Amino acid sequence: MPVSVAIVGPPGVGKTTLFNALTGGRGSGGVGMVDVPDERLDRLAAAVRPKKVVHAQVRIADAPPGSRAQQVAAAREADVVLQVARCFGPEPDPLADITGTTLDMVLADLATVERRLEIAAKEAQTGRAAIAGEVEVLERARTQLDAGAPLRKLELDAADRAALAPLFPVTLKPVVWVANVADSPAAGEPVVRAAREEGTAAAVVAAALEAELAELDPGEAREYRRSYGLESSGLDEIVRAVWRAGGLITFFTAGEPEARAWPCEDGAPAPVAAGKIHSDFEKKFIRAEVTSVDELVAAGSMDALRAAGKLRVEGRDYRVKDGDVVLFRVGA
Ligand SMILES: Nc1nc2c(ncn2[C@@H]2O[C@H](COP(=O)(O)OP(=O)(O)O)[C@@H](O)[C@H]2O)c(=O)[nH]1
Ligand SMILES: [Mg+2]
Repeated sequence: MPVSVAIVGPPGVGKTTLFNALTGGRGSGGVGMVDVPDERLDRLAAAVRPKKVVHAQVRIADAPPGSRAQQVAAAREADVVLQVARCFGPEPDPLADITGTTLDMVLADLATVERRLEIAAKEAQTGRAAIAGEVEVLERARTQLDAGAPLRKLELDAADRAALAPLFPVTLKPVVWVANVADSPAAGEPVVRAAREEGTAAAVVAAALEAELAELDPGEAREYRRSYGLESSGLDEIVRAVWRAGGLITFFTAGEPEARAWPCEDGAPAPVAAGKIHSDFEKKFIRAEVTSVDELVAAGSMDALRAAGKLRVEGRDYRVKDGDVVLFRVGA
């Protein structure tokens, strides 16, 4: 499954420019699929020489112009929300850009929570015991949202989250604050600093520049970026921040037909990771044979590692780690 992100923000902050930069202009209808660059996968592929190489994918949705409600709806469907702020042009106020979109999402959740509270309060009078807990969470959520703050910042236990889940609160989604700069990354500093204080993921991107660089070959593009003091590509920056915000890792599979990168939740037990490959694999999981990209590159194939007794055998409690190369053994 691709990791799905939605780009939101006020008009004119460069959302569509960012969308075009990230998709290399190949998106259509405001949606684009992007291969995640990953030098580990490149190295794996060079060593194993599979028939096919499949990158992790990100599905990017550009916000439709105009409607705030549509932006919120797009954010609701995403795994991670990119909140773009303008750090270029006349009188930039990037933190106001961020606050503005946060408030749109907060107000959308507030409306949903209040509607649900009305119904739940009535149900509570009929004495259904479970409802009391729900009302308590909803009231805490309302207080939080009333203060203009996202639910993400509220302390919620598993039961609280379960009570809120049917409302699909958009402010529970992980977010990345994207500072869109003209060229120098220094202009994004206020966003980066505020994000650090908040514990939010941030990325600095020169969207217009990146959209132009997308047409050059990678080496040339790197030269240009360096001349502006930009360390890595906009896509790399965004992917790193999305993975961090979304609590994601990447593991790999490396067979002869296919070498592939798989996004996965950090801390997922091996059967859950196996389920990314095929939904049946979660139930049919027997064991995982695990190595690292470096070991596999050195050995040349999973078979060679197995023959040398160098594949680790892990059971269902194993938590798959970033950079693991895994062969899942599954039952019939
Ligand atoms: N200088 C500069 N201009 C940009 C940048 N990103 C977008 N723009 C310009 O800002 C205007 C609005 O961009 P657009 O992507 O349409 O914004 P949207 O309304 O958020 O989708 C356009 O004229 C862009 O060329 C940037 O990084 N630097
Ligand atoms: Mg636009």
